[in-house]
Formats: sequence, structure tokens, C-alpha cells
Amino acid sequence: MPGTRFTDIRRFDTLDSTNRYLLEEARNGAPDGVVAVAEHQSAGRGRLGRRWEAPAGANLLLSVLLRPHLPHPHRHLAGVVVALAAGEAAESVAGLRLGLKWPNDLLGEDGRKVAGVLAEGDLSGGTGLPGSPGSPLAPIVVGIGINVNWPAADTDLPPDLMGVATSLRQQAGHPVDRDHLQNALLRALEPRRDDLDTAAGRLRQADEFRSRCTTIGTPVRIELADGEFEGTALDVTAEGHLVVEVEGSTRTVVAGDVIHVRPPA
Ligand code: BT5
Repeated sequence: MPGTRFTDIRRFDTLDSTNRYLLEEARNGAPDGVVAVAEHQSAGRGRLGRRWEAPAGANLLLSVLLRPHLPHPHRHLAGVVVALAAGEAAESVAGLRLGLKWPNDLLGEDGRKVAGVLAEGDLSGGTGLPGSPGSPLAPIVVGIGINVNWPAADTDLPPDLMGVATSLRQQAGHPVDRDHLQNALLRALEPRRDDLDTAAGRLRQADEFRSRCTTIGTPVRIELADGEFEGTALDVTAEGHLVVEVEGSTRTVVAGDVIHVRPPA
């Protein structure tokens, strides 16, 4: 994409997973800003071993390799800036204002999922040495799957995604150009990626996420590996974590710990 750091865009007809590919490239020393795009993924992945489904040639399946100077507590913001850039692109290309559901989904007006973000790499603490696990310079791969033209109708969906998934096409009422969307996304990502490197920039991105996050103010059931609880989502912190009010006190939930965020049963 001219005028951005995203000039090395690698396109594949089929790949197992664009995230898996770029994580390997990162280990081999690939630089900040490499992009991988696949027409089809044979093992597209969601969070926690879940699958990302998309037929060949209809949707945007894209990952970026980022090497921001991003201290460990703020690492979730790498996925946040990609979600914000995707939201901006959907607005400029398809005229849609999507909701951002914490931690990583973009939703249509009807609450169904249009896109999901998966950040992988060294998101945890570690030795803090440059380039090593836990370093603020450790690479992060952020993948996004955007349902652009699939599903065209609910009947296209497998039973488990009925009532769950929707597309830009369904939301806008007409097909959407994937190349335009991809270009708009990378253009929107460029200044946001710059923001990850500075405290003031990170604050700006977290503020925008807070103002766009449709989870805030809603009742939520948070499912973690070691249990679940219900409360009301109050806020998003400067690190992109979710603050939930539970019976008069607050709990801060870290994205990496969450299995599901749902409305209470
Ligand atoms: C996500 O996980 O939402 C992250 C998805 C990231 C996919 C991109 S595609 C490019 C890059 N390369 C990869 O291998 N992955 C990334 P999660 O929050 O765990 O949601 C996964 C769940 O969403 C699944 O268990 C399904 O219930 C549902 N799902 C699967 N495919 C979907 C789709 N196309 N649209 C909406 N929901 C879907």
C-alpha cells in the first residue's frame, strides 16, 4: 500500500493460516509491516483453538506482522488498532458503522459477527531482553477475518453459524469490493500502528476503542478458564482491558484470559 509501511503484501490462493505463516516469518526475522492475504485458509484459526470459517474467494483473510515498541501490559492494543482500522474501512467502503465488541469482534447492527481479530505471538511477560519473549519489541501477528461477501444470505451458513455470523454484503444490501476494503484497512492502520510506539499514541487508541466499544454499559457474563461471573461492563482501561462491575465492586478482565463474553443467560 503506497504511503504506508505495508508494501510487502504476500498473496496466497490457499494457506493453512495467514497467522501461522507470519508467525513463522517473524521467527525468521521478517520486518514490521509484512502482510499476508489468503483467498482460502485450510486451517483458519480463531482464539483458543477455535476455527475461522470462510469459503474461498469471498471474504478478507489478512494478517499483519507488527514489531511495535509495545510494553507488555499494552500488548492487547495491537489487536485493538486492527479492529479500529477495520471499522474505519467498513465505514468508508461500505458505509457501515460496525459495533466493536470487547475484546475482538466487529458486529453488525443486529449483533451478529462480521469480523474477528486474533493477535498471536509473545503477548505475555518474560525476560524483557530486546527481541526475546516478554520484550517490548517482540513481534505480534494480528489476523483479521472479515465476512465481506459471504454469507450472501443466511442460508449460506452452516448450522453452527446461523444467527451468529453476517457479512458486510448482508448488512449493506450489496456486494462489497474486497480490494478497496483491504486498501482502506491498511491505510487506516498506518497511523494507528505508529501510535502503538508512544504513550500518547496508545492513550489515543485506547480512548477511541472506549468510545466505540458497544460492550460498555451492557450486562455481561464473562467466562474464564477457572470459572465465570456476571456483571455490567463499565469501561475499557488504557491497556484495552475490560472493567466490569460485579455486585458493587469492580473486576478488570484481561483479553487473553477470556473464553467468552456473552449476555447473561
Ligand atoms: C476470532 O476468534 O474471532 C478470530 C478470528 C480471526 C480469523 C483471522 S482470518 C486471518 C487470520 N488467520 C487465521 O488463521 N486467523 C486470522 P473467536 O473469537 O475465537 O471466534 C471464533 C468463533 O467465531 C468460532 O468458534 C465460530 O463460532 C465463529 N465463527 C467462525 N467463523 C466465523 C465467521 N466467518 N463469521 C462469524 N463467526 C465465525
